Parts: sequence; structure tokens; C-alpha cells
Amino acid sequence: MCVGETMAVLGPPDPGPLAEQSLLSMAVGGAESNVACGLAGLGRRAAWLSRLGDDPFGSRILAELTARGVDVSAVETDPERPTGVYFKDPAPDPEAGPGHTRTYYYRGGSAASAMGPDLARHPALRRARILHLSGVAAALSESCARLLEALLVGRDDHAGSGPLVSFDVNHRPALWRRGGHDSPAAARSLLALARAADIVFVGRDEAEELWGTARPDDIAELLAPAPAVVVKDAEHGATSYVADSSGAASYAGRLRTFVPSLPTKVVEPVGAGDAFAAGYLTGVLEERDERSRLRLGHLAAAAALRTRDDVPDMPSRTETDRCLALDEDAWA
Ligand code: KDG
Repeated sequence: MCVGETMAVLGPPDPGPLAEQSLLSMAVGGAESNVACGLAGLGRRAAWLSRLGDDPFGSRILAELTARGVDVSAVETDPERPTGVYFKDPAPDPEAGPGHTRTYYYRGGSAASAMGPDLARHPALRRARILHLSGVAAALSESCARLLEALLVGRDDHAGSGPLVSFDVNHRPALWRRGGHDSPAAARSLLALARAADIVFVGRDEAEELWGTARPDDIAELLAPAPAVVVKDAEHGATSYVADSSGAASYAGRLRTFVPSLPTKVVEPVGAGDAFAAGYLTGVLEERDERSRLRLGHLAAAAALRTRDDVPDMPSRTETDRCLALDEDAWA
């Protein structure tokens, strides 16, 4: 089950600066629902819980997520507030080349931003095996921040009775600033949420920006109360640190596993982190080993990097099975 805001995404159908366009195409994007789509695309059951406006953008989001195999039956409609919208500028600086997309949000006062801690008691949440959340939702509004706290810090099932809670730090400085929070406040909130999760995904760059910590080992130590920490380092690779008393390659009592990223031509990066999380969580649901979880993450992220949409078509299971079987040397 993934919980968070999803928006209509408007952007140029062909790469080029947003300011020069006369026609825009519409798609759908939201960090948490992107993960739900990725899970469904990799053959797992996935659901998304949120609120949408009673408008064409909300209808489009429901239709698109349903078509991708995501269960949207728990989604609520808010007759008073609109669905959030965001615009993508894939080439704000044509000299800079692909990979420098800028985003412009129109989501203040959206239906999803009015979600609050009451939603933490939704019965659909208890049925899930994994609950996936992200720091984007914490930055949307005070009530959303309280929802995240209720789902992570305040949960009463740390003992293991409820779903495994996965949290992608997903730092969005513009949203925190708009909410009147300075960087130290964002850093404190995101640290508390991440430490309360069972599985944390964090980019090395965002950990450095937030907490001034750039070494993956140090990031893992900082987030240590979380039993599994996955540090992503863009085109280099990802390292997971999982509480495991048996590992010979143990780091501070954790099994440390590094898997290099797949060399990929980047068309557009938005959504790659969500796809990575979907791949890794697929491996968790399928009870695969750490190396396979990270490989699934990289395979899914590479699919996202190759498309302009936030939500890529996932590689087929034949393809993922072939890649999971590769020797280390043949992997990347
Ligand atoms: O991670 C991709 C998301 O950032 C994108 O789909 C939109 O949810 C979004 C956000 O808040 O940026």
C-alpha cells in the first residue's frame, strides 16, 4: 500500500524548454503512486491511498493507475479541493543536456494536502504487507506531516504486527520552503521519520544536503534505528545495510551489500528513485536476497531513466529473471 499525493503532470511532448511550448501533454505522477505502479508492473499486488479533487485531473489519475493495475478502491474524493498539478521543464537550460528537469508545483491547498492523521486508521492500511511512504508527503502541509508521524513514529506495531513500513526520504526543498520550514527543520523531520521506518531509501546527495553526511557507511549509521537502509549513489550504485547478525561482510552489525548501477542513457530522471524502490520492494515481497533486491531496483530505475514519463513500463519478468541470474562481471 502506497500513501501520498499524485498529480496531473503537464510537460512538452518532445524535449525542449517549457517556455517555448504551445502544446503540452498530460500524464500522471506522484512519488508514492509511482512506486505502486512499479510494483504492479513487476507483477505484485499494489494499492494506493490518497485524496483527489472531483475534477478531470482526479479522473485521469484514477483511470491511469487502474490501467496500470493499481488498486485505487480506497482513494477518497474531496468535493471542495482540487487535484494537484505540476509542470515539467525537461530542458530549462538546453546547453545542460538531459537529466536537468525542473518541476513547478501547483499543489498548495490540494485535496491530498488536506490528508491528516485520521487516515492512519484506514482499515486498508492494516491489510498491507508493506506500507510505502515518502518525505514528499511530509512536506505538503502540517496535517500531512502529522499523518506521516502517525504512520511512522507513532505506530504501535513496531513489534511486527502491522505492515513493514518503507520510507523514501525524497527531499523536496521547494515544498518545505513553501510550508515556511527552513532546511534544519526539514532535516530534523525527515531524520525522525526515516529512523522510524523499517526500510529507508535515501540518495547520497540528499543525505549530504540534509544532514551533511556523504559517506554511505555514515548515512547508515545516522539512520541506524531503521533495520534496513538503502543508500543510492546515482550512476555509481546502491548500498544496502541490513540488520543481520550472521554476515561476514558485516558493517556495525549489518550486512552491507553494494550493487553497481546499470549503465543507461538518461532521457529524463524523474521517477527513477521511485522505480528503484518498487524494484527493491518487489525483491522484499518475493523474499529474495539483498543482491537481487538491489538488482531489481537498478533494473526498474534504468527503465525510468529511459522514458520521459514519471512512470515507466517495467521490464518483463523474463528480462528481470535473466538479469538476476547474471554473474557479477556480466552485470554492469
Ligand atoms: O519522484 C518522482 C516524483 O517527484 C514525481 O512523480 C512528482 O511526486 C512528485 C513530487 O512531489 O515531486
